[in-house]
Amino acid sequence: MSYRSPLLLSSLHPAAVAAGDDIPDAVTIDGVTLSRSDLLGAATSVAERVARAQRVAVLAEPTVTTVLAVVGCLLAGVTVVPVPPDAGNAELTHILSDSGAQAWLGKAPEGSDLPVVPVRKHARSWHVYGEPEPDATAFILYTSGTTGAPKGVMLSRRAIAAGLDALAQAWAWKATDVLVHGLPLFHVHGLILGLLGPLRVGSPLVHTGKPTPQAYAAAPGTMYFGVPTVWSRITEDPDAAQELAKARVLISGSAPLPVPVFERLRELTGHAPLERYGMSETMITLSTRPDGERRPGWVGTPVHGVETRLRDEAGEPVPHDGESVGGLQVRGPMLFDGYLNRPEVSAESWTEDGWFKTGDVAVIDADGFHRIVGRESVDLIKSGGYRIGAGEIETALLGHPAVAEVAVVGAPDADLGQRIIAYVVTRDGAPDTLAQQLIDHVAEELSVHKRPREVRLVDSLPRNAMGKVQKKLLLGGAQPNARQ
Ligand code: MCA
Ligand code: AMP
Repeated sequence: MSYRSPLLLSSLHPAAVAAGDDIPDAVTIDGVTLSRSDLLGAATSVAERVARAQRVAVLAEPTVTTVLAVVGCLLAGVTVVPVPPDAGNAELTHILSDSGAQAWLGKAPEGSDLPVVPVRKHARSWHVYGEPEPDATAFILYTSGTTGAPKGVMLSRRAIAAGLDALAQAWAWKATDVLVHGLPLFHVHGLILGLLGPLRVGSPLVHTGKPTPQAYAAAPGTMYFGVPTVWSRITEDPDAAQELAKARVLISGSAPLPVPVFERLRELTGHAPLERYGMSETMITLSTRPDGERRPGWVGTPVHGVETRLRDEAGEPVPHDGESVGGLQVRGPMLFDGYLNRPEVSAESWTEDGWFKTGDVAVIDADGFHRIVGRESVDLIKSGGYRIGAGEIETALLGHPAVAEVAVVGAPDADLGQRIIAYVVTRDGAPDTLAQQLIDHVAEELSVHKRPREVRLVDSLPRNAMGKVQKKLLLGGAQPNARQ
């Protein structure tokens, strides 16, 4: 089924739209609703302006400008580098230099000296572009690793088409659906599933700006996307939750959905949520189905075209018996084409026989149902559905003059899944307000969601004989010489 349609954005077929295959509400975002023909005309005008570029950065605010910028690039075959709107100095500098983005499309953050190509919402063009090559890179999505700066995941048009078609099939997603979500437009979840999905399937999208319970309750739809933090907050607002009873499906992903949230959501809405699992590198590979079993704590079976297996540390097979835990490996047509500028890291991510090592540990039962048990590394944190590398935060904190040593961990958190905690050994003369200063420092240098929620000032960090910080001890609750 991969690349079945001649167009990645099938619903924006110029001839079909010209012949009247229009809908008045293709995309609603930031209080503005665009018909399919408005969207196609305005995005084609963007395409004309940007067509000679190879790669542009888009400041991914949830606005019409972002939608037109992304769609315009996809029409013209220009690679998009989505940038978190609150990206700070270090993150921005890295993304721009690593990606080689030639310009901002739409809007630039303050202080950037790259040129800005404007997006004019009311301009229209009806030029018809040929469909770019399926192997062309549609997006470079920056995502955290355990150490170092975020890596650019290269996703081709072919992979996106295959990933979206597999999901449309798994979820029985049709043009008659209306998708509602308020997720950020710089990750697979909000951007590729949440914006390109509707444009490929032909179903309207309502983007709520922020994914608050009130905003979801106020937006009538048939499908709602959320990360577990969103669903957990919805269960705390029963009136809002009850509005979602009218939906066809509620879909959770990006992090483990706690079983009590699953159960409470079912109680309040009458819907057992669909859970699905994926990564920036693989798109969505596993899901439960609307007409199948939805087992709390489990993420279902492979979507069309995906195969999975478990391996132990020596690379030996682990039985699919519902109990044995192994490293999850996947393959399928929706996988990425490697990390930009990182051939060694890309090569290490694959087995010799062509399977992608997810870094997650899982069990698979005899029916092919999967349960994600956790991550192989404590250094990859999931907070509010965001993937955050401990190493990246440690580097940012070490850049602060008062910090001598630091260890960052993700502690369990009822709202966020994991909460970032930084254990910090300070240099002499550190001010009393240091903890808040360090939180703000990370928010300014990286982005707001990467900030530690808590900074614990300590006299020393627990280290093993080799001098390596023992993060498991920090997570186990051992408080290393906490300062009073
Ligand atoms: C507080 N704030 C600060 C500071 N302290 N700002 C700057 N510096 C500080 N020191 C303020 C901010 O201004 C902002 O205010 C607010 O704190 C943000 O609060 P926070 O608790 O951090 O977040 P939240 O607004 O409550 O967000 C929770 C959330 C969010 C909505 C669930 O985490 C979220 O959108 N998550 C989605 C992540 C996602 O889509 N991941 C997909 C990747 P104000 O709000 O007033 O501006 S995974 C993926 O793509 C794969 C393939 C998959 O499986 O899906
Ligand atoms: P990202 O690249 O930001 O999409 O993060 C991918 C990671 O999110 C995966 O490797 C998993 O650790 C985690 N993840 C995504 N979906 C789920 C899920 N449904 N259950 C558990 N973990 C998930």
